[in-house]
Amino acid sequence: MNTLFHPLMVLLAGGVLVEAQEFTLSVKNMTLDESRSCPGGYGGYAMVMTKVSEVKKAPKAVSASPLYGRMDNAKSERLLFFLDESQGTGKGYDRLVADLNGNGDLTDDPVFSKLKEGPQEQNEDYEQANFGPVELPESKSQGIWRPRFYADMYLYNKRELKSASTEERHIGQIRIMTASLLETTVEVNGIKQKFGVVDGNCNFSLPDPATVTTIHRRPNDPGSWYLMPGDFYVRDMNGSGIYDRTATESDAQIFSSVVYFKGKPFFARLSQDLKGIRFEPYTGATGQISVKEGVDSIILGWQGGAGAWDGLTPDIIEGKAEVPAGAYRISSFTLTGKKTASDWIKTTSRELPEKSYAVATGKIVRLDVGCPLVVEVSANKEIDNQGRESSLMGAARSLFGGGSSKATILRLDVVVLGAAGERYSGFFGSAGGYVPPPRFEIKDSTGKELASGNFEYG
Ligand SMILES: [Ca+2]
Ligand SMILES: [Ca+2]
Ligand SMILES: [Ca+2]
Repeated sequence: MNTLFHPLMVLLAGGVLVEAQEFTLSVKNMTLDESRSCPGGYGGYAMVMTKVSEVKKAPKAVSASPLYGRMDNAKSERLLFFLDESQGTGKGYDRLVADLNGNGDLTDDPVFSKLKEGPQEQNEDYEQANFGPVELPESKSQGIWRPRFYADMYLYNKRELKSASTEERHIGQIRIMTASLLETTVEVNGIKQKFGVVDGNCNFSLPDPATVTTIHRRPNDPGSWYLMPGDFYVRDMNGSGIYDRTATESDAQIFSSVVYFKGKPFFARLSQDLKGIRFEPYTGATGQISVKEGVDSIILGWQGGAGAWDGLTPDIIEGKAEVPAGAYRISSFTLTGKKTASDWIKTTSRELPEKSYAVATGKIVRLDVGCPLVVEVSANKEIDNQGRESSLMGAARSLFGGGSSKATILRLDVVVLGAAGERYSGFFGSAGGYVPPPRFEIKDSTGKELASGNFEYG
């Protein structure tokens, strides 16, 4: 391993010596497969349109329907794309140009051909193809790291191409995924581990901390507080040699100033030139959080002195974790219900009441989320005077004369709520995959079944 080990000694106020350690990072380029499966590498998105006004000049297209893309990221960087069908109209988009020099002219940039690897599909309505790796110019380098990415094109609105309208139309998206990461092997507090930093949001900038946002998940949802991840650490937790990502476990951790090794918090600092990462035992005041049985993989927002929020992924050991003293909010967590060690169901809550927990020095604060869970079913009669079909209402509405111009619709809703009022959605089982959505039956007062069906979501 190309790891440099620099034990540095830091003298604390009490005269105690603690060890800070620095590890040398190197750039690792990823294959398309590695990029697509990289935990924490969720990417950035470009809209694909029939026209993008910022494109000043484009190559002469073979296709009668060339497409254009535009990605704007939070750092107010813009990247323009051009897509063409080199074999002719309707033969499939197999050429990608990215305006890497940012001049709005797509005739002076490299052309990428569709990759043979990765998911691909092509029919009248839908098309998917992957391109890359696309390397940004040297001028976009940050220290030792020069951003590169793969482009995953998916056109889900191709029927719009047949429209005669000359207006700009939305045809699909290009997801750009980081194609490199910074990597080292760390050895801290008895843990030896492959450790990386990944440009998860693929905005060609490292590192981006999480930012506070409000997420609205359904119509009329007042929204819930959430830490939107920026970039990620990746950690080979199980020593498998790869960064794993499954439906319920991930080797990615939200980028933070505090990282845990065997239950202990460490300050983490990435050098500006991205050549190294340094860990130093957390020497500020700490307290503890405790959680109910089954609560794990918790992501906490820690409100720092300046009021900014940092995303912490504490190591929970026997229901407790040491955390810096301060104000906290829960951003998300996983709840595991076990029948036996190998028979379990997991669910994640990302919808929590706006509640803060103050952790004082040396004190334990109990986080009240988790069991008991309550299943709340509500039923509302609605009059739909247009007689419109709706997949959500479909099952129940046939009962009350669906198809007539004035139908009565019974809208059923089921929510799973936890002890602090947190909401759960999506249940995964040890047997693999989603637990199917719950069934319902509607009976009259004599017990005769009037209707039955499944709720639409798990
Ligand atoms: Ca250009
Ligand atoms: Ca980034
Ligand atoms: Ca692993």
